Amino acid sequence: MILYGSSLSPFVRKTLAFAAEKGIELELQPAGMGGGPPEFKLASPFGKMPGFKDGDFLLCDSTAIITYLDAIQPEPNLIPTDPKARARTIWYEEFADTILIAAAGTMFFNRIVSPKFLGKPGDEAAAVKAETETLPPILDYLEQVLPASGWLVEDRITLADIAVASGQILALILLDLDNFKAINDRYGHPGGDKVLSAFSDLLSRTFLRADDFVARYGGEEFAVLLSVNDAAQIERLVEGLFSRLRELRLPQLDKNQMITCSGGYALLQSNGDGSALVERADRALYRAKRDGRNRLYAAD
Ligand SMILES: N[C@@H](CCC(=O)N[C@@H](CS)C(=O)NCC(=O)O)C(=O)O
Repeated sequence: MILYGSSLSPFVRKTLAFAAEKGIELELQPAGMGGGPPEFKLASPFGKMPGFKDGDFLLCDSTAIITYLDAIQPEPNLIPTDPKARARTIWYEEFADTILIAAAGTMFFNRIVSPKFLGKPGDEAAAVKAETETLPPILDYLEQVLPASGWLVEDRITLADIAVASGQILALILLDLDNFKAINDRYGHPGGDKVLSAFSDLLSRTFLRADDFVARYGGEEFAVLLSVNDAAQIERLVEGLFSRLRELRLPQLDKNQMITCSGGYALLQSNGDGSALVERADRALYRAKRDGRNRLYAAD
């Protein structure tokens, strides 16, 4: 079976994740934004991704494709059979498709798709409005309805969680303390250790959400894996980290000792390749170091 589209699209991600949970293999073929093979245009008459092909059966629309996949392979069950749970699952999918993705998509389109893929400047005012006015009550609603189990319906994974999670995009940030060797040389290892522990404390105060994953990646290098709506969200979080770092004073160090860090980040690309994510974030970090440190760069 072939899925046409790009995993930059939340509707494509939802369909891929649903199929993966079912153990159904889908081959992703690039399509959308005016491009793609002739079959894609036949499958999706209005050019929207995803399109789908199973033998000579062509279809479009993530919900329609998911309905088909669910019918040909009912297990594992991802759309509950209990009437109320089933209806709530469909509501959350609808909420994700039409409310969450509409707001997050405005940011993503204007800040990433338009400038990077269409070569046109995005509408930053529309992105800011979506980010500051439209999205917050939507995310508040999600916080309110999310049960303690962390699953939206029946305390287990269903289409509801897959649809809502697909509205976001996975990102990796690599952060590396600047001139750490000089700090160690000057204050000895106990001083260096204090800096490392103060920095990891700042990281946990910056990346607060339950599914933000922060880890020490190497000597003085840290990795943060998180889901975001767009790159601006990362830039804002890291700017917050930089400003806390500027204010950090440690009794073990001289009063004027500045501690800075450099960062590189990458958003998961359309081919969904996780190892490329590390390489791309690492290259961005390398450029940030090379260009003078104390800055955050995005991967190309
Ligand atoms: N309801 C559709 C929405 C599909 C959709 O809007 N896809 C967007 C990408 S996120 C698209 O292809 N837009 C390009 C266009 O409208 O030309 C679904 O669930 O698949």
